[in-house]
Amino acid sequence: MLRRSLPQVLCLGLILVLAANLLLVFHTKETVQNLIRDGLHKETHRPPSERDETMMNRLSHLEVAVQQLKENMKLAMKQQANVGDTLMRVEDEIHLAPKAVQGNVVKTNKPQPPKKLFSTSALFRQWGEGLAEAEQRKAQDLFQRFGYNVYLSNQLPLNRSIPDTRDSRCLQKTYPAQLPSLSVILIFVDEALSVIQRAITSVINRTPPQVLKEIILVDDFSSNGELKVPLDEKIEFYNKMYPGLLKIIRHAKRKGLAHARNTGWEAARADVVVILDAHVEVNVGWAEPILARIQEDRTVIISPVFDNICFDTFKLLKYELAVDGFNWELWCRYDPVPQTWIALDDVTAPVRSPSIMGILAANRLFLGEIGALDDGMLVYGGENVELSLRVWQCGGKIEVLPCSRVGHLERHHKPYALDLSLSLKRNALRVAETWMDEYKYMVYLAWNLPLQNSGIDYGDISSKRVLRENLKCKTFDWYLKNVYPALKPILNIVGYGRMKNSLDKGVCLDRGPVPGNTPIMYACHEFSSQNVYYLLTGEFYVGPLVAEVLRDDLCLTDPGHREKPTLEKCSNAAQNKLHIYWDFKQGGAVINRDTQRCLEIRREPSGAYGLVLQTCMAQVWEIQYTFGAWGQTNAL
Ligand SMILES: *[C@@H]1O[C@H](CO)[C@@H](O)[C@H](O)[C@H]1NC(C)=O
Ligand SMILES: [Mn+2]
Repeated sequence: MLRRSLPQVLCLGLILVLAANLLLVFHTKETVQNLIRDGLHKETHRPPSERDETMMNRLSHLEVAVQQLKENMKLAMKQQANVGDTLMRVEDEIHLAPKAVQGNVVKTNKPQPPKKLFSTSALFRQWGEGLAEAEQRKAQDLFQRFGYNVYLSNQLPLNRSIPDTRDSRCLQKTYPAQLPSLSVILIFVDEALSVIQRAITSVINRTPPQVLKEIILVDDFSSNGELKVPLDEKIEFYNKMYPGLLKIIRHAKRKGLAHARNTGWEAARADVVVILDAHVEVNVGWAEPILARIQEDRTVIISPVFDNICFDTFKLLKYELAVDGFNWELWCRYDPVPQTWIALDDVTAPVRSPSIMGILAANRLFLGEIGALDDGMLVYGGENVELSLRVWQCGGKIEVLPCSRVGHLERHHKPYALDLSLSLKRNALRVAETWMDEYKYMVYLAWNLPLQNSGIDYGDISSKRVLRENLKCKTFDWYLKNVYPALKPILNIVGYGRMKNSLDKGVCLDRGPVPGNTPIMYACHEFSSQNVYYLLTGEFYVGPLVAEVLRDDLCLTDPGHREKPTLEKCSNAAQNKLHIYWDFKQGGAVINRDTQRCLEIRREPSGAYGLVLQTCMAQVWEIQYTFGAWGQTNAL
C-alpha cells in the first residue's frame, strides 16, 4: 500500500542517496589512490595512464549526474515536505519485505540462510555471508559511521598476524646494532577503538623494544565516547606492561591533519619520529630500514611502502612499489618508480620520490629545522605536497624504502568531511603561492580559477616566505627539472575555462561520455570535464588538465570527413598529422587550420544543441578566462 502510494520522488531520493555514497567514495583521496594503485598493481613500472584518466573522467561525469539529482531532489523536497520521513519508512519496508515473503515459502529441511538486508552496501559486497539480520544492521550502522568494517575489527585479535609482503631479498639485509631511538605518533579523529589498539599492538610487537621510546596518540577532537575513558583505560593497561610507553594528547577543538601531526612532533623526544595514521598495522621489520637510513643521512624524509587493509574484509592486499607524486591540482597519486632505480637492480635500495602521501619518518630535529608541518593547511589535502616541496627545495630529500612496509586501512568513505574539494582547492593555492613561483598559474589553471580575485582565501603565508628566505630554498623550476620532470608545465596557454557559443550561453563544450572520444555540448557545470585550454600554437585541450610527460592531454580534432569532432591524444595526433590546430580569437569563430571547417553548434531532433564541423556560418565562441600573451584582462 505504502509502496503503491510512493511518489516517484522517493525512488529518486533513494537513487540520490546511493549516488551520493558513490560520489563520496570517489571524493576520498584514498579511494582514488586505491584505484590508481590497483592499476599499478597490474601494470608494474608502467604509467597508470589510461585507467587513471578514464577513472578521473568517469568521476567528473558522476559528479555531474549527482549534481543533477541534487537539483531534482531539491525541487522534489519543496513539493513533498515530509519526504525525509517517508524515506525512512521506505527503507524499513524494503528491509521487512523479504521476511513477509519468507513466511509463504514452503518449508524445507535446510535452514534458510539469512537474507541480505543491504545488498547495495559496499560492506556486504564481499563480506557478511550468513550474518543474522540484527548483526547485519549493527555492522551496517558501524560501517556508515566509520567508513570501514568496525563490526569485524572488534572481533579480530589485536595481535593478529598479517602476511609479510617484503621482497625476500629484504630478509637478507642487516642493520647496525646501534640504531637511533624512535617516537611513533598516531593521529586520529573518531577512529574505532579496536583499530587504534591494533595499530598500537602492531607497533609494540614489531618494533625492536630497545629503539621504541614512546607511542604518542594525538586525538584531533573526536566526539566518539569510546575514545574518552575506555581509551584511557587501555592506555593505562599498556603502560602497566610497558611503563611510560604510551602518551595521549587531545585537542580541545578540531585543528586539522597538519596541526595534529605537529602536536605529535612537538611532544616527541626520540631521535626519529614516525607520523602515522591510527588506522595502520606496521609489518615485520618495518622500523629497522627507516632508522638505519636516517642514521646515515639526517636530511632524508622517508615513506614506507603501503599495503591496503581492505575496509570490508580487513585482509591485507599487497601493493607494488610506487613513488608518491601529484598532479597540477596537487592531488596526490602514485607514479611508476624511476628507471634509474630499476637500473640499480637492487629491490631493497631506497627510491627517490617527488612527494610523500602523508605518513612519514624523519629525524626529529631536521623536521623542525625545515619548519615541521604547515599549520595553515586546513582540514585535509595538499599538506603532503607542501611538505614535499619544502623538503626538496630547502635541502632535504624524500625516499620510499621498499623493505619498510605498513598496512594502511583505506576507508570506504570519510566520516568527517563531506566535500573535501573546498579544502583541497584552498590548500593547493596556498602551496602554489608559497613554493611554486612562476609555475603557480598551472594550479589555478587546473582548478579553473582566475589568477586574480579567485575568491579563495588561502590564509597568511608570510611566515612561509620568511622560512623560504632563511633556508635559502631552491626554486620550483629547480624542483621540476631535478626532482619531478614528469610534471610538465604548459607554457603557451592563452585561454582557459568554459567554452561557450553565443547561440546559447547555458551549454558548454564538454569532454563527453567516458569511455569515448566524442565531445558534446552539455549544460554548464563546475566539474573538470568542461575544462578547456586553448594554446597559442592552436590546440584545444578538452577535459581535466593532464600536463604530464608520460600522459597526453586530449586535443579537439577535425577527423576530416565526418560531421562530429573527436578528441585525440595530442602527441599521437600531432605525429599522425591529424587536424588538431585551430584559429580562434576571443569572441570569434573556431576554424580548423587544415580543413577550414568551423566548430559550430546545431539543434538536434531532441532540441538540444550538438557539435558539428561545417562550412563556417559565422558562429562565435567565448572562452571564460584569457591568459598571458593573448588577452589583456583576466576575467570576462
Ligand atoms: C596473541 O595473543 C594471545 C594471547 O596472549 C596469544 O595466545 C597468541 O599466540 C597471540 N597471537 C599472535 C599471532 O601473536
Ligand atoms: Mn589514512
